[in-house]
Amino acid sequence: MQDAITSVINSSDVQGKYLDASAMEKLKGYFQSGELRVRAASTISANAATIVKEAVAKSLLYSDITRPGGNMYTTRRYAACIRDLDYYLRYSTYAMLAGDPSILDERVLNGLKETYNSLGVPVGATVQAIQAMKEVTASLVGADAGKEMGVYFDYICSGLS
Ligand SMILES: CCC1=C(C)/C(=C/C2=NC(=C\c3[nH]c(/C=C4\NC(=O)[C@H](C)[C@H]4CC)c(C)c3CCC(=O)O)/C(CCC(=O)O)=C2C)NC1=O
Repeated sequence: MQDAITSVINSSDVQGKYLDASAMEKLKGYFQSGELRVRAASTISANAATIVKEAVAKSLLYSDITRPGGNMYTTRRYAACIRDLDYYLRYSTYAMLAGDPSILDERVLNGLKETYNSLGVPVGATVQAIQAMKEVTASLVGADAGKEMGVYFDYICSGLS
């Protein structure tokens, strides 16, 4: 896993250089947004179950997916879906704190698309639910932090598509 600091340092190190102006700008932006990130992460962790529940209500509930024949039908599969959304929320929060998406590649997206395809989990509906989480999260943490979280929700969606 990388973070904003290691990724800037690694790319300078590869070139055998001190950090140049644009690397310094990147770091400055990361440090300046530090408090925003920490505050957002604590709001999200205190409201995680609500965020997932509201996102499901906005996107999946009362659709064909929760009826017989749908992929969320039966409590076992419904619970698996809720659990997956909670993974996406938790790992997006980690990535937002780190300011880097690599943790999502390593711990979430690796093999996920193949797993979903083999189990018939619909990717389109999953993306809709993640987009709904993005909206619910932004309404809770505010526009700036919401935008930052949105980067990582979108990263998962494009990794799945
Ligand atoms: C931390 C990294 C991590 C991820 C991301 C993860 C995902 C993941 N989701 C799974 C299943 C599943 N995922 C879903 C999810 C959904 N079905 C829908 O219709 C909705 C659109 C959607 C929720 C948004 C469902 C229903 C299953 C069970 C499918 C089945 O067994 O038939 C499975 C198969 C094994 C299992 O059932 O536990 C994995 C590995 N596991 C992990 O360890």
